[in-house]
Amino acid sequence: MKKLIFATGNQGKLREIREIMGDLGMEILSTKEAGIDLSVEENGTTFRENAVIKASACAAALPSDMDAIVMADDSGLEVDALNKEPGVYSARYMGEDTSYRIKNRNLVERLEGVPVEKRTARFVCAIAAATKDGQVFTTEGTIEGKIGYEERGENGFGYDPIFYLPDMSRTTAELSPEEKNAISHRGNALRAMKEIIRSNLKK
Ligand code: ITT
Repeated sequence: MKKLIFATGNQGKLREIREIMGDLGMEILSTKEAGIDLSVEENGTTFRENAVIKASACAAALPSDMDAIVMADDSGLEVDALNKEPGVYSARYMGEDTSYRIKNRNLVERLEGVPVEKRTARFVCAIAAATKDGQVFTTEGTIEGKIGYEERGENGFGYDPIFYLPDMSRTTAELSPEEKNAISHRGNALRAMKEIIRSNLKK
């Protein structure tokens, strides 16, 4: 069976990826599980560029006898009132090892006094799929929301507790995994990639 290897060390992403890609009928492994130990510098300026950098570098490092597609997710939060920060630096914002409790509180503090109509934000997710022979496909998904006034919810990961969806009156951390995946940036980008894999890559 052809393997689908995800070049990510983020367990929150990996959980969602497994939930969304599970019905492809392929074995899904993280790079660590596939025995690939590679640290890739994300020096692109867009989500798409970084996803391609990660997926291509790992595809090039695949053992020659491994039949696999390597995928990578580069994603982040764009806050309009902060000039789209933290953007591609979402994981590195305030330092990679700083807890999300601190990062989330900092973002809420930076928006003090910003009225609700100007608290618009979005999650963006770019997915890249690369093969050993140099083919690369990309997709992108977004979800629009607002930065809340406090953290709410225990589900999801990262910035989910402050990402408020006015239509649902909940943050993405208050949605069940199924509810989040059905509408999220990652769900949208991965569903588009599933179609590409089904028609171009799954043999
Ligand atoms: P890999 O590069 O190993 O995949 P990473 O966490 O470093 O893991 P990114 O560079 O793509 O990944 O950074 C994405 C960050 O954006 C992530 O760490 C979260 O802080 C945030 N983010 C992305 N999607 C999110 C989501 O669905 N919910 C909450 N935060 C999210």
